[in-house]
Amino acid sequence: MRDCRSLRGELLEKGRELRERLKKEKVAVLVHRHADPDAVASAALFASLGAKPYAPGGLSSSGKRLARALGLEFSPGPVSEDFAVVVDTASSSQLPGVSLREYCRVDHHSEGDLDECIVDPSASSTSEIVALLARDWNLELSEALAEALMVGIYVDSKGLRLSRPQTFTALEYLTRFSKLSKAISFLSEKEEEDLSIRVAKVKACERLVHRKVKDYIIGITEIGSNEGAVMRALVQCVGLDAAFVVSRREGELRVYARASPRLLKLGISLSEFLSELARDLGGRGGGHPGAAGAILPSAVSYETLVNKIFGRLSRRIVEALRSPVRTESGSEG
Ligand SMILES: [Mn+2]
Repeated sequence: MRDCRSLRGELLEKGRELRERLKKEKVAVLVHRHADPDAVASAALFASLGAKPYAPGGLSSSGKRLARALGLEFSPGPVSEDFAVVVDTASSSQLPGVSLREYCRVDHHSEGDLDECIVDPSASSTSEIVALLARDWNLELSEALAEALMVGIYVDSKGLRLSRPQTFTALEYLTRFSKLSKAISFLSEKEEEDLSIRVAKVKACERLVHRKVKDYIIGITEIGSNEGAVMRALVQCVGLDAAFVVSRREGELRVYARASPRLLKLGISLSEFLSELARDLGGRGGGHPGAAGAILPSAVSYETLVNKIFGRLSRRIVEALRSPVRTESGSEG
């Protein structure tokens, strides 16, 4: 009888064939480049059935953390098995250096050059598909594996916002082995940050100069690495409305900038601002309204740059406050 709370019958049928092959053959399981929790959790299920896990393009930081929690080690390759399960991956460009022979793609992506095998684009996640297969196979899951699949579902469904009825069938099955709350708390645990990033943030704060314009704060600092993390911290944690990070590299001055959502609401674009400034100083710049960058000739002194940024951006803010051209959505660009 067809179970309308699970995958389509033909997919379950292919799943059963796959299960048989997993019992008899040496099988590889492959995840996409920079693999996320959905890919890692999906691979873990096949690994628990004896498949050898490969991550030819490495794991993302949350993917790594989940693999660690599972005690799962991914090999970079080369893949020696003749048959591979490819999870959460639609395109061969996501599998650097791999030439696939025979494979079965288990996935929720629709577009891609890899042949479909067990693909359901209406599924929230590959973890959902994999959990529904495991349910059909009557597998007993370990706590860690059930939690990992819940993490995969939770992340890819954007906290269940993109769920469908079958998502809950999958979760009902998984919660026989562990609790959803454990999966969610795994996600809220903050990853320990690299010492180098923390040092870069501290140095950036030490060197920070700022100017207040009405109730907006512009800040500029100089740092040689981790510019992205530094700017995020300056806007999100310190509370700057415009953060500029300057770094001197290979005979040029690089300027990176980030805006707070409230600065964007004023209609100020840092990409416009920086490209104008760069043009006047003999460089070039661009980017997005909320995240921009510029490259300037090294002859430009840091002091000149700081003065110009403070002077011009202050004026722009005052003008914007006087004649509000607020963007409709106030998007973050
Ligand atoms: Mn996915």
